[in-house]
Amino acid sequence: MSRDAVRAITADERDAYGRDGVVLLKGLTPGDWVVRMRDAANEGLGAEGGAFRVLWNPQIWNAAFQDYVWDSGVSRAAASLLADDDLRLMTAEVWAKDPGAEEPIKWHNDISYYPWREADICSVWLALVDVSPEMSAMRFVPGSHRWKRMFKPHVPSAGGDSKARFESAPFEELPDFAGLSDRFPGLINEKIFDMKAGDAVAFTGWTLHHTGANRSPKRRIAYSVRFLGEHGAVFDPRSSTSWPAEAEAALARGASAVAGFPAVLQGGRPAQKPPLRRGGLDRLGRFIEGKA
Ligand SMILES: O=C(O)CCC(=O)C(=O)O
Repeated sequence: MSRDAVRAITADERDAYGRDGVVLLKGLTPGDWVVRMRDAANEGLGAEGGAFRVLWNPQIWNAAFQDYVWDSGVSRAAASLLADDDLRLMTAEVWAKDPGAEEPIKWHNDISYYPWREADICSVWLALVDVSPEMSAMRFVPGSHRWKRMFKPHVPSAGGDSKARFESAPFEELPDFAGLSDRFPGLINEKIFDMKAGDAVAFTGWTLHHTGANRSPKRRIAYSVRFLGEHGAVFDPRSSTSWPAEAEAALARGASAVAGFPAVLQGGRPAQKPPLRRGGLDRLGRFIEGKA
């Protein structure tokens, strides 16, 4: 499996990302990388159970995901969209919806969940299987990144004990966006993408998005990696958000909080990969240090 296998971003894709706050990146990641992560995700997820599941930060403990973040060239693709050669990894998750999973991820923008008031965040949501629209594909409100509005976070049931804390954020309630394109034809042209495994959608931290039920007979799996541009990020540790202890340590020594997030690209060159940590998952799919 070759390093830097992720293809380069085109000028048209950069323009679309700037204009719409979201862009479809066809064939971003070659099949061998995709199959390796899909196998690892299925192993972590176990048998299908008609549910919506998240594996939090699998790159901490699983080489397939860690290699993708640091070695595949995906950080260069994000750097090209963010126009920033110094990137940190904010967080990343595997998002899975088994056949019959009804629970939606309601409309939201990611910045409202994160401890930043200002930040250039680019999420690369990589399809690890083919994802048709009826299979809980991602839906977006193009241009919503320009509103720069914080909306009350919504946390699905897999969010467990952090749900109440996140949802206590004092932001405005999101308007009812059901059937957007039908109710506001020509005004809001909701974007929904038909994707093949290896395609990705990249979107900003401000772009509104949501997913619905999985009405197909197949499990939908994606790996969503959130890159943070080092420049211009304003740390805002609200009680409804989380941040690593390393961010506090960085602030205490007079550095920016971004220094507490792992570097993935520095001056356009891949940063040193952190050592894989040993551990396992709790019942919510979260990593527990040392757990067998
Ligand atoms: O995959 C999903 O169902 C939702 C993912 C999402 O909201 C995200 O990656 O920000």
